[in-house]
Amino acid sequence: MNEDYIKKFEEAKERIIRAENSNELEEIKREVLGKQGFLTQLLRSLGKLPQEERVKLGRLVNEWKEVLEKLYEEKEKELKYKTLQNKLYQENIDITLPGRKKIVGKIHPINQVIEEILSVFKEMGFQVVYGPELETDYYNFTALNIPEDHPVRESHDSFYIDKEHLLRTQTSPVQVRVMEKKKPPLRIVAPGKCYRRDMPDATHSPMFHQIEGLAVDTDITFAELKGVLSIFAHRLFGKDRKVYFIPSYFPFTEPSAEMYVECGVCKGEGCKACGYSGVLEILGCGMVHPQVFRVVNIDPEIYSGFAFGMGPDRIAMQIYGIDDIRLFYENDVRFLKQF
Ligand code: 2NL
Repeated sequence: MNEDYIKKFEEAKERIIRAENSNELEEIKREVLGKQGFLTQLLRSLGKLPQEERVKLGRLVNEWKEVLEKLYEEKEKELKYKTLQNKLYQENIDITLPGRKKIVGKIHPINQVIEEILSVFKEMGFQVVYGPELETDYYNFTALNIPEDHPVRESHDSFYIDKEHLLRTQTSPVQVRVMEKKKPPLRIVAPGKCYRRDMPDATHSPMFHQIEGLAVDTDITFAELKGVLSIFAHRLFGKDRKVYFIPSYFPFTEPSAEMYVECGVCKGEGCKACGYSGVLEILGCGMVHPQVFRVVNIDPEIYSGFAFGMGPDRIAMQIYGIDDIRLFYENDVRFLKQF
């Protein structure tokens, strides 16, 4: 027996015992027990030996083979177990860890108030309409009976894009466009963003919101205006809040009025929230001016209508008790997530 083979056998045992993973173990198996492995070669070479020696050596080589195969099987089992343990350890979930919070977005408080206002008018049969934020001076001013020399047309009050185009300063042009296209009866509300060149302060923002409404039919009266707008105020603020109409002026309505509701904080007594007046201004309104009807080819002898406009930003400030409009537009989530 060649010394070399004994050494190889010892070496093979050692390698199997020390194998660290199944890839390595498979490699060793191929080298030792495979077709090209030294044991197979040894067995093959036995044929050339004389009978007596062949039997003796054959038995020994078979013993070696058994020993190595057994070692291999044991190692294979051990490595499989180790792999499973590793996997289990890595996939271990710590159920005591706090859950991951999903941050959910919300509707902006101004848009919540707009939706609430719109839903009251929708229930009373008004349709919601939208229009462009970039307007012509015709739709924004001229069609609304605002004279060429009226101060609201001044370039330092509005954002003009060129001589003829500007960012709308109110949502009335939306209603003019509807009246041009559709014939009465009409009941519409037009919400949206408006723009004025105001220096931002606690009560002014160059971008703000407006909701305007319009009702046109053959026999609309100031009584219907008062009825619809009083119902609206009672639905939004509560039935216990008194509603007041006082005379006012707008170029596009005649007669014109402003609607106030009793202050919810002091119930009319006068407090800091209402500027010690006991009331809050909610909207401007009036009967549509005949000139506005003529411009859109609606005969003022046959039709009449009422219109109104309100600022949801201011109403939101009153509802939530916010004293600075800029808080709504700074988009600080610590502020916004409270609504
Ligand atoms: C206010 C006043 C108002 C209107 C808007 C209007 C629209 C058309 C015709 C006639 Cl198409 N009037 N809108 C009428 C009265 C008042 O808004 O103080 N808004 C904040």
